[in-house]
Amino acid sequence: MVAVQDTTEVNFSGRISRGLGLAGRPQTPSPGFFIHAMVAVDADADAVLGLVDAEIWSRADGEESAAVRRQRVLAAKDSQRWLTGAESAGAREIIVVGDRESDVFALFARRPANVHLLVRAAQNRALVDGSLLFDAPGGWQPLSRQRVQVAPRGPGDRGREALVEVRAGPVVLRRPRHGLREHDPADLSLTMVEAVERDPPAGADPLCWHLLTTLAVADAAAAADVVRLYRLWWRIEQTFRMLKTHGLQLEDTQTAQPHRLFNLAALAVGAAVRIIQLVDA
Ligand SMILES: [Mn+2]
Repeated sequence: MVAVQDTTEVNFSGRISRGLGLAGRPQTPSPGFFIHAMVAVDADADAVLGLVDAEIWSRADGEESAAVRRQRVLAAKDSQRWLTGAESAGAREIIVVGDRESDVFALFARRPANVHLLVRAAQNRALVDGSLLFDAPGGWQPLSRQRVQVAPRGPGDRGREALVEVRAGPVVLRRPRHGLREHDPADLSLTMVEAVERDPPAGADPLCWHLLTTLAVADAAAAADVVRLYRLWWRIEQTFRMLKTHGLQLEDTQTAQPHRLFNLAALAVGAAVRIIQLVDA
């Protein structure tokens, strides 16, 4: 099973001011909350199978420094919970696909045995040989070229197709200095798959993905598969759009009581997934 995950912010700035807790960046807090959701996707048909897990939380209203700290602790704790959720989903093997927010050393270090990870790298991490992660593919041969659908950038954009060059190879990440438990490993052996667009259309940002995965990538076909699986991530993006501006308009709800709002949000995530399934069908 493939499960795609992401976090979104539901913002009530200007509508609700008390009792809700904070969303937004620590520097620019606003009343609201965060939703993390994991959606199961059929990798062959691109079809949304259902909601695996959803978590809803807000930062406590307080000092800025305290808020920053709490957010970090929460992020680490939640990451672990997503994996535990994946484990308890009962699938024999589950591939969890995440965007750059999921580029967390501890996620890879503490994954349950039946959980594979496929994450877009956000940080140019240090490797054990002293070199940097994003420099590694420079020494690798291109394995294939493949077409990738690029998601729309916003209203009016229909998206486009990019022709990418795919490279893959082994990388050994060095353990970061901060924020890890003593029993986390000193290094992590993973595979990186790089997909780079050499000839983007005028005015477009070239597509460039550095994908870190625990999946075995033995040949060109397996590398192409990793790129294809990462592309499934757009379905969680679509779920959040359905939840907010393009569908259920959760941010426009009139309910002002926090516990009701959280319950409503939980229902709405499930509803957004169902709507996407109906539209698909
Ligand atoms: Mn995200």
